[in-house]
Amino acid sequence: MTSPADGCLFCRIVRRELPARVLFEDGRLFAFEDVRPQAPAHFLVVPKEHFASLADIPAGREGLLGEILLRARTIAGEKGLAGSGYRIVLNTGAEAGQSVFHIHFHVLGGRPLGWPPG
Ligand code: DGP
Repeated sequence: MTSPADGCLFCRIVRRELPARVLFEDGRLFAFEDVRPQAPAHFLVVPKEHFASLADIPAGREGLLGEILLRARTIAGEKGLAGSGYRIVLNTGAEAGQSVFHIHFHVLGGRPLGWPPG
């Protein structure tokens, strides 16, 4: 039987079927460098479990989202971004710029970031 996770790019990275510069892994989360960085620091934090986007996170999984945010904060700190600041971006849906349909939080920093975003 096939599942959406089978062909999912980020599921394949999580399963280490595809290479990535891995920053963190535990039982639930995975963090890795973005392959097309938009800032000097640009990494992604994802749940290992496959959800296509924020729209697919069921009620009751708030803890997972909180865990991702706090892990993003920890890694940003390890990268020396805590003082200067960083931005966490969650593109949801095609018009928002989501191109990989496995929920992922971008963490960007290391340069001034404009507002409003693109
Ligand atoms: P989004 O457009 O929000 O869905 O962001 C997808 C991000 O994923 C984009 O910044 C580029 C990154 N990305 C796409 N393919 C790969 C890959 O194979 N490896 C890594 N490390 N990042 C990827």
